[in-house]
Amino acid sequence: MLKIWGRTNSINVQKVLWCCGELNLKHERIDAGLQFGVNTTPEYKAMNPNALVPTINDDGFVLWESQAIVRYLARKHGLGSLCPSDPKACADADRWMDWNATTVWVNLRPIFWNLVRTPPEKRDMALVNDSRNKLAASMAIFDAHLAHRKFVTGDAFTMGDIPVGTSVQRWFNLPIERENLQHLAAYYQRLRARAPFKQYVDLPLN
Ligand SMILES: N[C@@H](CCC(=O)N[C@@H](CS)C(=O)NCC(=O)O)C(=O)O
Repeated sequence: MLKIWGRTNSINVQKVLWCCGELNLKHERIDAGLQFGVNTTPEYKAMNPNALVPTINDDGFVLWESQAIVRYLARKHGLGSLCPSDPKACADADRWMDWNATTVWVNLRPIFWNLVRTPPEKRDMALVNDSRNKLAASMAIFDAHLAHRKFVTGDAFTMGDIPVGTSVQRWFNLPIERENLQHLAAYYQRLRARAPFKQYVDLPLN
């Protein structure tokens, strides 16, 4: 059976669990990271030298990097649905996955770490405010993209929605100022109608 190492409150682990839920994939999850340890053991580092979660083992095939894992599982079990078979639609999904990792996450991460994982007296609020403004600019771009489509690549949910969907959940749940982005709000509600998103992603932040 597919094995997944990673704690359930990690945004990167959540991408993989959500993907498994969309594909109805049975899996065994092993707690790892932060208070659970495991990820710094020599055995774990032999699988993933970065000592980060998630890592999977699929019948002996070991893979790390959450978005590579989502792409792998979607291509293996959801070709033509979660992973679009049309090269252009697939590239469109890839584009928004990469955009989330390279543009959204760099600003979301400092906000999350300061406001959720750092005691108030140690927070870098100047960094939080600057990152929030940059994140808001990205969310406005995505809001405009959603004006004419239900999901990232069109009317169908694809793997392209998974990484950015986890970021949208943080945008709506972090204690920050939020501009009124109506298409983004409607998108969040569409994601909330999906059982695996509710189960694995739309949880209190901790
Ligand atoms: N680019 C990697 C980043 C993985 C990553 O940063 N994982 C974090 C959790 S979100 C981690 O393992 N932190 C150390 C820990 O939990 O102990 C991916 O997308 O898989």
